Amino acid sequence: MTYRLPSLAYSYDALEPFIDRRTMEIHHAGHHAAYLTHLNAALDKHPELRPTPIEELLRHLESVPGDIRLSIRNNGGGHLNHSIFWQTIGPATGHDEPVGDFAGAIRASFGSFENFKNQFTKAAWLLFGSGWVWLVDRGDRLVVEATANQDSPFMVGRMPICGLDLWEHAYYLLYQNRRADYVQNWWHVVNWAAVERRYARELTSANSAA
Ligand code: MN3
Repeated sequence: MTYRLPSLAYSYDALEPFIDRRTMEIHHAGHHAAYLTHLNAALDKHPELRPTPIEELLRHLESVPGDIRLSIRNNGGGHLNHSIFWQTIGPATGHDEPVGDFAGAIRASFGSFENFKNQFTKAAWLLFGSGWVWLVDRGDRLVVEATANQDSPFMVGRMPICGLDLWEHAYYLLYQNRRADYVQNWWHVVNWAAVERRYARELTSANSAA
């Protein structure tokens, strides 16, 4: 398969004032599209890998041919990370915090939603350089973990539930060096219903695999 840029379920200006239209446009049509161009070019060299879902390639990176391994890691990771990012943010819906099974899992893993937010926010402040902070399912519980560059939690066997892009391209036009403000404002655009759906899907696939 040729990987294609996923369309957004909202317009580029739908996240204002927290994430601005121009940043969204450059980020989606520029940065994400470039990861796809490079990912598809790498797969042209090994078309036998094309039917494999990108999650699987990243989960078993050691099995990817050496001449494209770094490109799959960077560009495949970039494609997947951004696809998750777009899917788990959106305009305000009034659904400001998790509910249901996912809310229960957050409480069981962190004590409370507030504790989770504090831990995630601190991890985002502490991340040095370009990378991501994630809420991941470790199997036994949910944890907050950071990855450098475009590394994916799938590379270490984790399932990303939602993540925050902390590359400067994600915020610099609007926030410049005020990364902490960007992190704080990201909470306003998290689409908890979408995050809950990802979590529910993951539980279902984990149970059917077991
Ligand atoms: Mn990005």
